[in-house]
Amino acid sequence: MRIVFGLGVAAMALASCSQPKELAVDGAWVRLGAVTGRPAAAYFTVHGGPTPATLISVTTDVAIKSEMHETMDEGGLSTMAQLTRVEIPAKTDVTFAPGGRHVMLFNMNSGIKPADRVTLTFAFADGTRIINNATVVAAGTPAGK
Ligand SMILES: [Cu+2]
Repeated sequence: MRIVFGLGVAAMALASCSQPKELAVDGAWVRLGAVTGRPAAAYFTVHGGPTPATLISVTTDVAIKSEMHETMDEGGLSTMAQLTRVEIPAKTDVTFAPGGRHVMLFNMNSGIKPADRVTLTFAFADGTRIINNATVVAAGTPAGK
């Protein structure tokens, strides 16, 4: 009995001290393309963990192809460049949001409708995989809906 009691105290002590923040993803959402057949885009925030990480892909079962992109303003013209890796510094939030970084989802399953949930898999260079659900919104829905 004394051993069990001792373990219980140790577990409580662990739970109460501030633990290092783990690498995590939240706030994921997917905006459908304006027309069926046009790519959708995924947005989210990656929270850096105790050590730096490198995001190498974001994929979903409901799209044939996905690419990380960055939107850039070039003399009033909005262009996109593909990103093959995105550095996530330790303890730093990296946001993918409209007008900036995003994940383009090509050939989305046409059965996916607003308010559906789709699963995104985030792959990191060290082999870490994070699975996160994203809420689907209609084309033209602003950030924060
Ligand atoms: Cu794009």
